[in-house]
Amino acid sequence: MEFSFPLATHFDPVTGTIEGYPLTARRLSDLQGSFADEQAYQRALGMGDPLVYTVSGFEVPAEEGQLSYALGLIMPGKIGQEYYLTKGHFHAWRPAAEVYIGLAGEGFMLLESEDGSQNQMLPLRPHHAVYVPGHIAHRTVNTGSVPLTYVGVYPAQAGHDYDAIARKNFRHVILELDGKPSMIERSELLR
Ligand code: S6P
Ligand code: ZN
Repeated sequence: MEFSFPLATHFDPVTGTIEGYPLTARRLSDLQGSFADEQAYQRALGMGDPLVYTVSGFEVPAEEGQLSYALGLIMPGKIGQEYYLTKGHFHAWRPAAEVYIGLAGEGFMLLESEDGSQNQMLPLRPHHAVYVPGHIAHRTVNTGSVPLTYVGVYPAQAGHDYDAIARKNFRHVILELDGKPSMIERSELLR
């Protein structure tokens, strides 16, 4: 069998890397507009530009029927009461679904329909998987005290649409309230 990519890889669930594959790093300064508390964001940025998350992607040519996958690692931390998070995206090819599997640490996924009317907060940690249906925006947050690592498997044609989230953030936020992770409406924070 001849393919233009290897069929086997070796990954490290602790460092969040797939051996020999590119690693994208997102620092706090890359997450402008993502966190609800702008003052806390600016204060944190003033103290440095910490790494928030990395993604190591095994991406194959975007042909019908093929799958790609990526390993994500989110550092523990908060901006104000809001946990460190990924930018979040829709798939550019909206029907593309995705499966997330927790590898280490603990966190949640925030799912949201395109009109914002349907939302779910689902656990992501070892022995937990999350199915992200097509047409659903998804963001991952680390609610624990150690790095959260996970793998996401998606159609090679999925692509990322970050603009829709940049224009109109997720309707909900996952915050630490009374010492535990809770999902509340962003609009409630303004009151
Ligand atoms: C790709 C998949 C993940 C994310 C990763 C980082 O479809 O959902 O690999 O890329 O969790 O999140 P984001 O929102 O920065 O792409
Ligand atoms: Zn995705």
